[in-house]
Amino acid sequence: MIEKTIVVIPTYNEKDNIKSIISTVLSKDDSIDVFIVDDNSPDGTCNIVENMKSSNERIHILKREKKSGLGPAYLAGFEYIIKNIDNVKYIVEMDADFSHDPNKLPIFIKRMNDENLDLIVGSRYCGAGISVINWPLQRLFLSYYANVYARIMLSSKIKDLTGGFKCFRRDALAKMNFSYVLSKGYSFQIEMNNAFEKNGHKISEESIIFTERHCGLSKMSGNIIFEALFRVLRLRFRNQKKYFRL
Ligand SMILES: Nc1nc2c(ncn2[C@@H]2O[C@H](COP(=O)(O)OP(=O)(O)OP(=O)(O)O)[C@@H](O)[C@H]2O)c(=O)[nH]1
Ligand SMILES: [Mg+2]
Repeated sequence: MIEKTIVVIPTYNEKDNIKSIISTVLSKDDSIDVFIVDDNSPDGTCNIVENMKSSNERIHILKREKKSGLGPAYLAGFEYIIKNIDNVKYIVEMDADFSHDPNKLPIFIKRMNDENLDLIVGSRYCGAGISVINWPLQRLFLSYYANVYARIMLSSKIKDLTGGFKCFRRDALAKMNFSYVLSKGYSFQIEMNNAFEKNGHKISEESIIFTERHCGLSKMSGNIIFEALFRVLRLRFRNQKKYFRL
């Protein structure tokens, strides 16, 4: 039996993107399944997924009661997959809005296999320049300097700590204590990367181009930015060993 890669996509009001992102992801390789974590989107995203799922066993969905942030959505998805789905080798994080290029999926899988990695981080800031398309300048500055700040505060070697396109080895993720993870918004990415890095997992970055969404609405908010600033300070003084069971 081939070992699977499961692409986890959290969704909140993604009706305009969901159908095509699922089909595109599944078309990239037969070993790929898609796992949607929907926080009861009022726009009916969930019904679209249920319809597709009824004729395709490579589509999975976890429905949650209410919107409670990216971090908890991902952790609920990871927990479900680890407990209930057999034969999974890799677990990918990806957005629903085509900001992350699905063509990178086979490259992630190949590099994970060839280099025996525990985590690949899709990175906007590790190529020759900055690989972001259609972001207003202030958003680019915010993201870039948030990364510089987090990298210095956490003494991290990862250049793009906040990106949301990455691939974990399932067995490494399965050793984590998810209840120790604090973050709700984007700082979830920083927290997970830092936990993997400080616990000696093998990590590499893969240069990606990030394209701003064409359809649907942004969920970025002041709270999310504030959480990230404050959370990095807290992470610096946390016991990193507690993220993993021995
Ligand atoms: N389940 C769930 N998904 C979420 C939540 N917040 C965001 N998402 C999803 O997480 C992914 C990333 O969110 P985005 O709003 O695209 O964040 P972003 O890319 O930084 O910002 P924009 O593209 O400008 O909107 C998308 O697939 C969203 O639908 C949430 O609270 N719960
Ligand atoms: Mg987006």
